[in-house]
Amino acid sequence: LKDRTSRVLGFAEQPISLFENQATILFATPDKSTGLRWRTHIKPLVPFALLQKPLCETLSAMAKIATPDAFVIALDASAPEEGLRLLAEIRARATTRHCGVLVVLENDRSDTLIDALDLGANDVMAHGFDPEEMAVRLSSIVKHKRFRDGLRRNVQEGLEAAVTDPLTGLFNRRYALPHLKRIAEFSSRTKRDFAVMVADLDHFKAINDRYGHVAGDRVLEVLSGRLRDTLRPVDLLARIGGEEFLIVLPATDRATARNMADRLCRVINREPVHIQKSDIQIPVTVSIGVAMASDHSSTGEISGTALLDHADRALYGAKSTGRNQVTL
Ligand code: GH3
Ligand code: MG
Ligand code: MG
Ligand code: MG
Repeated sequence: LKDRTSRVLGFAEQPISLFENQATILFATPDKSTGLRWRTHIKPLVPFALLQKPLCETLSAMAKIATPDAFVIALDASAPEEGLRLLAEIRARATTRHCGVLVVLENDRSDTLIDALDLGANDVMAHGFDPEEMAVRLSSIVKHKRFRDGLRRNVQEGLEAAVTDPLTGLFNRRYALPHLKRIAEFSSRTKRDFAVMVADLDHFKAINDRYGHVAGDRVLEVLSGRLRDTLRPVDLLARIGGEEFLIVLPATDRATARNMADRLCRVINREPVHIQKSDIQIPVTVSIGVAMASDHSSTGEISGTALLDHADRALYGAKSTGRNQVTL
């Protein structure tokens, strides 16, 4: 496959015989090092691979190999419905949704052409396969796709940054409070108890004063990791203040919550935080206040913020009676 200046864009492993099958698919991924050259995910040594298999097999193969920057060329054959169905599937699946798709039609079929564009083809060749035309259209798809991918990445990164605490990588307050609200609503509906905890490091100001802010930051990072590793994937962990963490355990009873809070206390003070640069060991403890939804919802409903308030009061109890402990 060459472009107008006879630059080679890609190679087929075997002669591309179009329109013999119901639907034929070529996979291609642009090779970053050479720009417009193409490589395939199926056989790394062969820039194009030709798949001539039944549609369902092809689709499951696609799901496995397709990366978001893969390109698919769906070649419509004697039965355009097959090609269009394939296109619809490509656009419906998360793994292939953002592929660049060029549909090649056997001959002048304006009805199929419109359907293909409507289903999300990036471009259509309406007059059959012509290598030079394909090369030009592919180049243009690649260019536009790179631009769109860049935009999408920026949006994703922006959204992520807005809800993430940069020091610890945990969720921040902006994410945590609406999430807590959703868990509270879900729990009222499903009548499942859940737990809200506030964990606050003990005498953290003294750690900063004694070892410096940089060491203090490192302590926050390390302890955040310990908390995350101890909690279950469904539990929410967020940094909602300087040295203060919100933990929400959905669908959890009192005994389990108490157990988890005790474990969190232990993983924090089990071993001191080692600061590599200055080779010092900083012992840290944490106090945790826990509030169970069932203790505060005689009417069956409780707001997330009210529970957070109760957890805060419990935390105050843990602090004033000696720290390094859980109050439930
Ligand atoms: P208590 O046991 O009562 O919680 O005492 P404490 O010293 O932990 O509480 P206090 O609220 O008096 O101090 C919290 C300290 O946390 C003050 C602040 O310097 C420190 N801190 C807050 N955010 C950060 C941060 O991002 N990095 C560092 N290094 N320190 C922080
Ligand atoms: Mg404090
Ligand atoms: Mg503190
Ligand atoms: Mg605090």
